[in-house]
Amino acid sequence: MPEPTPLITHLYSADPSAHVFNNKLYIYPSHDRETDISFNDNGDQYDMTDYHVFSMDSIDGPVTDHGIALSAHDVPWVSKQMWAPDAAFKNGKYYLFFPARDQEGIFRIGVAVSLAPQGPFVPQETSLEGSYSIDPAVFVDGDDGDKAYLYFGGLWGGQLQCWKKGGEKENGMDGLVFDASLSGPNEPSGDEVQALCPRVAQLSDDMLSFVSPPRELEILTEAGELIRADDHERRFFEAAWMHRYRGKYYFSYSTGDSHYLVYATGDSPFGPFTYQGRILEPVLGWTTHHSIVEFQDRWYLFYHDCELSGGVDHLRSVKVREILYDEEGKISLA
Ligand code: FUB
Repeated sequence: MPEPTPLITHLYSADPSAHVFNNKLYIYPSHDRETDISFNDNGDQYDMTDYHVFSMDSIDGPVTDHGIALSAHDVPWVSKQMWAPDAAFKNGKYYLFFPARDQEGIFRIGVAVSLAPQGPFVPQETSLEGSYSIDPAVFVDGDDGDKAYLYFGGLWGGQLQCWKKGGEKENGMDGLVFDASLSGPNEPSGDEVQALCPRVAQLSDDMLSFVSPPRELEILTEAGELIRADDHERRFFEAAWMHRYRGKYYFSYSTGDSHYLVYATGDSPFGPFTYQGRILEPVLGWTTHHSIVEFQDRWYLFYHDCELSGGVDHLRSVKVREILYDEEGKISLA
């Protein structure tokens, strides 16, 4: 198949979370912008300040930009870097989940609420109690009484490696303490060392808090062993996404510095998940980030690359490709 062209060309967009609401496809991406911040492994150059929401009536049709849905200026707890968001519908309302650095420079996850899928979204005054790191992906399990789960986490600039056990069990942090000295490319390493796991927490019925502290989501090899820290082609890095296909849960993610989008499957939203393979090979640009959605009886992978900016890592554009499942539920690109 020829390389798809960018869906959005009047601004830079990345990390697309796609959902179908009221028979329309909505995209909730990051809004990349040019800055003069020097590039580093902490991702400081990804200095985004707001979110736009986009919609499409058909996969080949025009993309409508609904304008600014939420801006950093309107969120009291945010200092900078509004990274990859996601959205959900529950109990008649739309919820935008987004990560950003708080006033102390620590990534937290916030929620903003709207009566319309395109927003504007009204943010909560504070971040979700007990939240940390980046890349929230919210999954409402329609086959399980509409229970909602939040998946999140990201290494290096996403700070997941900075959180260590051993503190007081207060503020919903379940004894985790933040070690700023581990910021940047300081993930665990070593042959026998287990990779850091993404996190999952069930959300309360009003979607504004965790039912219980986030827990680790285990990703296993086919042999049933936890993926190792040095296995950079398979270990979780960032860009969590959850979807369901024929009764199975599919957890997909980016492997970061090896630049793959991969997936694992399981029988429960809490895991464990077993690694299955790659969805997308490396794209132009450092990051890779996606969502998977069923729309008008076909399945699609929304992702980004840096073609439109000529390869500038923090100036990305959203694209879409169809995906297929074989008899065993294995994913391939159409
Ligand atoms: O857009 C900023 C960050 O880049 C995201 O949070 C990561 O997933 C990566 O795509």
